Amino acid sequence: MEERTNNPAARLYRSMYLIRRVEEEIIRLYPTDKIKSPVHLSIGQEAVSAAVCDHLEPTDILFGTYRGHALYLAKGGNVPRMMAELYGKVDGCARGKAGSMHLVDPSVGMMGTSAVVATGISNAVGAALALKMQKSKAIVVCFFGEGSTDEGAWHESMNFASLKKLPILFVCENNFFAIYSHVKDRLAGPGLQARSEAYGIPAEHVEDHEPMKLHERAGAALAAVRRGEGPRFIECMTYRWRDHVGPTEDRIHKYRPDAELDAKIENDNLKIVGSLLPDELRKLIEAEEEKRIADAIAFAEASTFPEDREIYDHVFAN
Ligand SMILES: Cc1ncc(C[n+]2csc(CCOP(=O)(O)OP(=O)(O)O)c2C)c(N)n1
Repeated sequence: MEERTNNPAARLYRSMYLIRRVEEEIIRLYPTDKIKSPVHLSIGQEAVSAAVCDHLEPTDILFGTYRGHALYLAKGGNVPRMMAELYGKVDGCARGKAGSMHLVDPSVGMMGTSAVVATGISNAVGAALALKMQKSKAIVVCFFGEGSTDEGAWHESMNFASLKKLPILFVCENNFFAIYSHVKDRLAGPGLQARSEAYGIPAEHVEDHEPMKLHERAGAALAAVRRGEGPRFIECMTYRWRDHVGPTEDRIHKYRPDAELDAKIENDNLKIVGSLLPDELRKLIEAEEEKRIADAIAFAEASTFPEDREIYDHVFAN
C-alpha cells in the first residue's frame, strides 16, 4: 500500500475509518444480541489511537481500558479475530473469553485492557520496567481516560515511571466525562500537564480537531521515549459521541448540552483527515476497509462457541 510509507494522513484516515466503521457495525449488530459483552465505543475519539499507534512497531506493547476497540484496531489488530471475540466465539483473539471489555491479544502487543479504572496503568509500568531490565528496544504505551488520573494508581505509576526512567508513553484521552461526571467537578489545580510535570515527566496537551498535530506531537514524544529519555505524558482532548457504555446516544440523560455534542459531530476528525486526501485515494481506502469489515463479520458469524470444557482453561498458568 503506497500510503503506508509516505502519507501519514492516508494512514491515519485508513485507521480512523476502520475504527469508525467497525464500531458503526457494532451499533448495527448489537440489538441482535450476537455481541455478548458490554461495549464502550470510541466513536469521536478515533484520532487519538490512530495518531499514536501509527508510530508503533509490532513489538511495542499497549495497555488500555474497556474502551479498547480503537487501540486494538490502530495497533494492527486482527479484525476478524476481534469481531469473533466480541461474539464470544472460539476464533476470537482470546478464544471468546475476554469479549469487548477485556480485549487482549499478545500476538499484536495488546497486552491488556481492564474494566477497573486505572488498573492497567500499573501493569503498563511493570511491563516497561521489565523491558528496561531486558534491555529491549520495545516501548510501552498506556492509554487511559482522564477519570483514571483521579485514582491513586495513576499517581503511584507516574512517580515510579519517572524515578526509574522507564520507556513508557502515558496517553490520556480527555473526553471531559467519567461516565456522566464532568472533569471540572473532579480535577483541582492547574491541570494534568502540570501534574505530570510535577512528577518530572515532560508533558503536553493537544486540543481536539488537530489530528495531524497530534500525530506529530505523539511521534516526537515516542521518539524521546525510544531514545531512553524516560517517560512522557500527552493529554489528548477528545469527545465521546455515544453513551459511556452501550451502542446508543445518551442525550436523554442531559448531562451535556446537545449543542456541545452537535458541534463535535459537525467538526468530525475523520472528515478533517479525509479532506487532506485526493477523493480517489479516500474512496479506495474506504472500499478496502469495507471489504475487510464485511469479511470480519462473516468470519465471526461462521465461527463456533468454545466447548464447555474450555471454561477452566487459561485461568491459572499450567
Ligand atoms: C476502580 C473503579 N472505580 C469506578 C469504576 C466505575 N467506572 C467505570 S468507567 C468510569 C469512568 C471512567 O472515565 P474515564 O477514565 O475518563 O474513561 P472514559 O470512560 O471516559 O473512557 C467509572 C467511574 C470502575 N470501573 N473502577
